[in-house]
Amino acid sequence: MRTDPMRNNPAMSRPPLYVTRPYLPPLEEFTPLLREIWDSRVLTNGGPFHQRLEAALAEYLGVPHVALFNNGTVALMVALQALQVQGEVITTPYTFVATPHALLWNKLTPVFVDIDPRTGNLDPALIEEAISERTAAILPVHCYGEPCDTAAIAEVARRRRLPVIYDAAHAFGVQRDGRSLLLEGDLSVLSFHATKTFHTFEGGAVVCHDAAMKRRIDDLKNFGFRNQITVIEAGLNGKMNEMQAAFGLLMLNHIDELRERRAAMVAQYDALLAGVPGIARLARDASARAANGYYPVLIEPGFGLHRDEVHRRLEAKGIFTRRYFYPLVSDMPMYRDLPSAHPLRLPRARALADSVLCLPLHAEPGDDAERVVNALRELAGVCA
Ligand code: T4K
Repeated sequence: MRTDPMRNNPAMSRPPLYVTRPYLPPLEEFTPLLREIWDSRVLTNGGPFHQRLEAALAEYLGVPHVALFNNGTVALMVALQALQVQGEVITTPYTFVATPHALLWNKLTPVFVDIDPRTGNLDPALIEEAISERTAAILPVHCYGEPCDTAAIAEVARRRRLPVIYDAAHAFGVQRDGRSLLLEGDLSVLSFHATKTFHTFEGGAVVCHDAAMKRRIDDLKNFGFRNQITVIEAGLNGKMNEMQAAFGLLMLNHIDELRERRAAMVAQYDALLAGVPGIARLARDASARAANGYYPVLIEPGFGLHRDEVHRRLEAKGIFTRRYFYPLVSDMPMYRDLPSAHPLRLPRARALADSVLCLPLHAEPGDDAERVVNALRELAGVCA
């Protein structure tokens, strides 16, 4: 976590407000679980809490198999290994760096394809023309938890015989018509980082459809051990430990309430922002049970200030918005020389990255949405 000038700044009338605030259940609810770990001395390597959390998450999310990981990035790296992907992978430039980094760590070449400007997700209509004889997979991101056009992606993938791995880091609990979004594609990858609604401090998971794949992923995240003396693959150490898994079980007791409280804050923002000119929102699938992990807005010319200036002036008021996802990953030094990273090929992703601002969103009661929108109204010169 980066430090900021507002921490310990006595001049501020209100405490700093960050893009999110991790929920922590009452400590006394965690201590009995810690006691169990202390008594058993099983600290990691697929212990009882790990097994219980995998089963509980599979049930909560409505998916057949969940393989837990120590974070979402390693889960992504292993997902790509599990499908033995080699060559080029079609993906989005509008994402967190972990998405393309997982490709580079697997010696795969990202091929960036522009987004649908309404949602921020990979535009399926552009995937086909980016497919070459080296294309080995498609790696879309459900950005901010908004579902990708999975039907269109599945159609291209089926026709071109390509596996689809969804980076679902933002899509915990998202459903459409009662069906988990995590059932789409071959594999889906979750992040349980501290900044996520459901978190285990650090953590992640791969969701898969069958037991054989789950077994393979479990081997890969444990050095490739099949048993004490047999190593079947060059695996890595991606295991979630018992303390994290126990915390995850505890979080599951609270998750529905947390999701409701976040949904309430989203509804508050929606209502309060309605009268502020120059602020737009991305499209939301009305049929989806939303993730509500982020509240992205677009600062348009009608607002009167550039997004970066809004970001800076809000910081001066102790409100720490984030420009997720600026800069585009395709502009970063390790990607920018790729032919697909050429700025002229990605105009919509660039436009979105230049105007987006994620407003603070969390599950705590209070008037934070009002505080943020009042600050925005002030900047826009709109009377409250
Ligand atoms: N794919 C996608 C699409 C992703 O967005 C991510 C992660 C991944 C893959 C990889 O998953 P993991 O390997 O992380 O499981 C944050 C998160 O670290 C990252 O998990 C997340 N996406 C990304 C979008 O955001 P930063 O560098 O912006 O976080 P940071 O430390 O600046 O935190 C933001 C604010 O949250 C802070 O200003 C204050 C608050 N905070 C944060 C932490 C860590 C707290 O109050 N307490 C805390 O402990 O990356």
